[in-house]
Amino acid sequence: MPANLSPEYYRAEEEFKKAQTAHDRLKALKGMLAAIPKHKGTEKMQADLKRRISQTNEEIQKSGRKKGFSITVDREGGGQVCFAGPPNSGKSRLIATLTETELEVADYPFTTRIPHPVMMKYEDIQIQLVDLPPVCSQHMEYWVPNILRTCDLILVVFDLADDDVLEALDDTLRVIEEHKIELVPFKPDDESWASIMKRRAWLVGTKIDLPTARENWQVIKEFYANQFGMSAVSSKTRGEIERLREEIVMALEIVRVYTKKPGQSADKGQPYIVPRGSTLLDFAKTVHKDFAANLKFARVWGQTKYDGMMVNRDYILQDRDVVELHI
Ligand SMILES: Nc1nc2c(ncn2[C@@H]2O[C@H](COP(=O)(O)OP(=O)(O)OP(=O)(O)O)[C@@H](O)[C@H]2O)c(=O)[nH]1
Ligand SMILES: [Mg+2]
Repeated sequence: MPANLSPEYYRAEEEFKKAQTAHDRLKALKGMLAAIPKHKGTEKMQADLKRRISQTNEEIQKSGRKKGFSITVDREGGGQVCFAGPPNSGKSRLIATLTETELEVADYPFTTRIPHPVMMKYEDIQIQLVDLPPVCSQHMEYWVPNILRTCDLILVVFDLADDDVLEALDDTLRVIEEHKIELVPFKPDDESWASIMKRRAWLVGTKIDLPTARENWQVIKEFYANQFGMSAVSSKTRGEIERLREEIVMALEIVRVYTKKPGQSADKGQPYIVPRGSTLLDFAKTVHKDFAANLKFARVWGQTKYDGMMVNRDYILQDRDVVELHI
């Protein structure tokens, strides 16, 4: 046992000995790992702690499964985007960077154990990003596929600095497919077929700042660029993160609609969000069912074409249209 362990380490070890539950043990083990000095002499101890953290995680998951509870995430904002990928691929750090919030990030696998929904702001839209435990054949929480099946977009995240990145990505994609989710490059018209659920996917390679990541990115592109939209980012580079924020919103295929009352100016607060391709009638239903039932026509002020022009029920809404509903 190295002699240079800090008082924080011993305090965490004391907590571990006193721990009554698996959750307490996990917290103490994480405290021990955080407090241990990081050098060659403690490498074995670090590895041992990481293994015990993984085992305790597993134990907690198993007991949850026995109790039979399920976990869901209520949709909020203009779209729900799930981050799915191998352990340690950088999902949590990416969400934390995109949303400027704090999430648990660590250099060992299976850090995230429950879903963490966080809102991402883009212009005047709020999008819900959901951080999830890993999706891989080694181990997956049994409730993860249900969340993936109902979200609006799956961001498949993989670590470009991992020399086995191709295998890791293939494994994640296979696990998703085995749970009867078909990943498609665009929002599907028919969302389900038999028991198969179709979900739009976007691929994101992380850690492009690290050595060998660029070579791996070329390989991944060769395999997948003809199947899905994809990008490579580093959670450390601002420009790339800004671009990804935009790509996520584009991939959701949504449009913003503002309302106005006759004789008043447009309400430019929070816009209504509707799927791209929605008609005026679809939109009226979103606002209020009475509007839909009694809708006669609307006037539309558009970004380019329309300026108070009268449109009817089957008019296809464009992003940032201002609509005055007449009933
Ligand atoms: N250099 C570099 N490191 C990164 C980047 N993104 C994440 N990391 C590091 O990779 C490790 C794993 O990151 P996490 O965000 O915890 O990974 P995760 O996919 O959420 O992991 P699990 O919750 O275990 O599935 C951490 O040490 C991060 O700091 C990146 O873009 N560049
Ligand atoms: Mg995580």
